[in-house]
Order: sequence, then C-alpha cells, then structure tokens
Amino acid sequence: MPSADCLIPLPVRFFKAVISKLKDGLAKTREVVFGGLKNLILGRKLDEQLINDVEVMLLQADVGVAATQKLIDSARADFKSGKLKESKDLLEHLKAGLRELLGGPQTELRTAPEGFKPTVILVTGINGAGKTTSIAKLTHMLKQQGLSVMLGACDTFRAGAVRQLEIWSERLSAEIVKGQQGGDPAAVAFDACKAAIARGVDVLVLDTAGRLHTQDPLMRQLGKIRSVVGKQIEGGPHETLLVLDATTGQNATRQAEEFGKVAGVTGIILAKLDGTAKGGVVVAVRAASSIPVKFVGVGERPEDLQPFDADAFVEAMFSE
Ligand SMILES: Nc1nc2c(ncn2[C@@H]2O[C@H](COP(=O)(O)OP(=O)(O)O)[C@@H](O)[C@H]2O)c(=O)[nH]1
Ligand SMILES: [Mg+2]
Repeated sequence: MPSADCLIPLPVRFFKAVISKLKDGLAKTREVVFGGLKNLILGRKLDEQLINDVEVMLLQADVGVAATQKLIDSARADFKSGKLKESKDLLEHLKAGLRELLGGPQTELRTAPEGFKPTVILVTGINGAGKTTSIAKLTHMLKQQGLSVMLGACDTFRAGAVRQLEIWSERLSAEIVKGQQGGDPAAVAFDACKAAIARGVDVLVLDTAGRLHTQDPLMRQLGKIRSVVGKQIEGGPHETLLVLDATTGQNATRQAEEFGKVAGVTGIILAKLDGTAKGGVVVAVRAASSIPVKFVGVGERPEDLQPFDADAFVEAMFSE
C-alpha cells in the first residue's frame, strides 16, 4: 500500500517574512511575557534569583510545568558548572532550549502518494476552537501554492455551520460539498470524496462538528467519517488536524494529549495565538504530545495562518 509520505512543499520560506508576520501575531505574548523576559534577563546580573524569576515568568506564559522544569533545571546546572557566565548566556541557553523543545518531527503537510489524488485533510477539535476559520486559511494557503481545493461541510450539527463554510468557499473560490443540517456527516464525507475524485481536485478538506474527546457517540461518528474516507481514497485521511484554541492555555494542552490518543491526529493547528499573552502554550502543547504543531493561527483573515517553524517562532518571541 502506498504510504502517505509525500509532502506538500511549503512556499519558499522567507525566514524574515515569517518572523515579521509572527511578530505581529505574537504581539501580546511578546509585550507581556517574552519581551519582558528578555529585558528582565539582560537587565540583571546572572544569579540564582534571576533564574528563579525566569522560571516564574515561563510558568505565567503557559509554557507548562514539565517544559519549564526542563529549561530551568538545565539552566541551573549550567550556571553551577560555570557554563553560563553572564545574563546574556542565560538568554541564549533559554532560546536554544526552546528551539529544542519546539523542534522534532517535520511539520509539513502529509499528502497522498505521488500521482494519487486527492489528499484528504480531516479537521477536528472542540466547538469554537477555530476549525472552520483555520480551514479557510489553509485553503487560501494551498490555493496560493497552485493546488485546487474542495471543501466538505461535515459539520451538519451546528445551525449556520454549513453556511459559514459556504461563505468561505465563495470568497476563496473553492468548491463545496454539503448535505442537510442534521444529516449524517459520514454521508457528506462520502459525497465529498466522490466529487473530489470526479473533479480531480488536489486537496479535499473536511470540516467537522465540534466535539469533546469524552463524547463517545461523537468520537464514533468521527471514526465513521475516517473509515468512509479510507474506503474511497487509499490512505485517507492523509492528515487529521486537531485545531486548538491557544487562549485556553492548559486546556489546549490537555486536548492535544486526549485527542491524540483517540482521534488519529497527525498534526495540530494552534489557532488564536494573536489573542493571547500566553503564547508559551505552544511549548506546552509540543511537550505534552508527540503530535507536531504544523500551523499557528494569528488572526481571522485567510492569510493569517503560518506554517510552524521552531526557529522562527523563538526568534519572533524574543524580538524587539
Ligand atoms: N483572533 C483570532 N480569532 C480566530 C482565529 N481563528 C478563529 N478565530 C475566531 O474564533 C471564532 C470561532 O471560530 P470557528 O472557525 O467558527 O470555530 P469552530 O467552531 O472550531 O469551527 C470565530 O469568531 C473566528 O473568527 C485566530 O487565529 N485568531
Ligand atoms: Mg465550525
């Protein structure tokens, strides 16, 4: 069986452009936390107390207990052994530690094997996380790369959900397959797969209703959508993206862990990073599960999605 190991190449990464856009999206976090952290570190002499104060700030930024502990333990050890001499050494140590925590498996989208179409991307997460908006942004990004995109409106549950996706499909000139409100989402997925094959589109993106990982019937329904897709399109869904709301802090971290166990999630979109001063949650989410953060959402416009890049992220966090 062909494996889903081909990657949609992301647009050439203009590292500086990515950083500059991320900087805007991370303005709140930078102002409140990481900018402050940089000033705190560089404005003081390196000692135990400074490291303690940095620890508190990391926790306040929602970096999470486990990741903070890792960063701080190694800073303390390197300070004691004399490796960190000045406060700027601590800053560099911290940045390197964050880059390491945020790095890991590749973050490009997984696709259908070469020569096979369509790639199917299933999008899941709780109500209001930002699924539909993230789908619009993803569609915009894929279309910018010259790929054709079709949308499947499998959120048949919430009133207005189909219409919301339909409005995006019109704005973005992407075809949409929809069913009746209250209808079977798996049936919509079935129709969408058929239409995507018939039209020869490159990527089919399926929107779904919000659900909690604890809602068994809804999780079974998600399983049914997955199996309907898999029966029609070999290896599909090739990517299952979990959308998390960055403003929910440690709740987002918990969802990454829990959905990761039961929903076959292969990547995370961390939405609404622009709306929080606790952007450190990216680190906590990354530390909590082996699922890579593939994109971050930094606004409500179609262009407000950024491929996640650990180095760019850390640079943006600490920039002026
Ligand atoms: N500021 C900001 N708002 C967002 C972002 N992503 C989604 N939203 C908003 O969050 C709300 C819920 O989004 P929606 O896509 O409908 O969530 P869904 O229920 O998961 O489909 C909407 O008001 C969106 O405009 C983001 O990255 N930044
Ligand atoms: Mg929605």
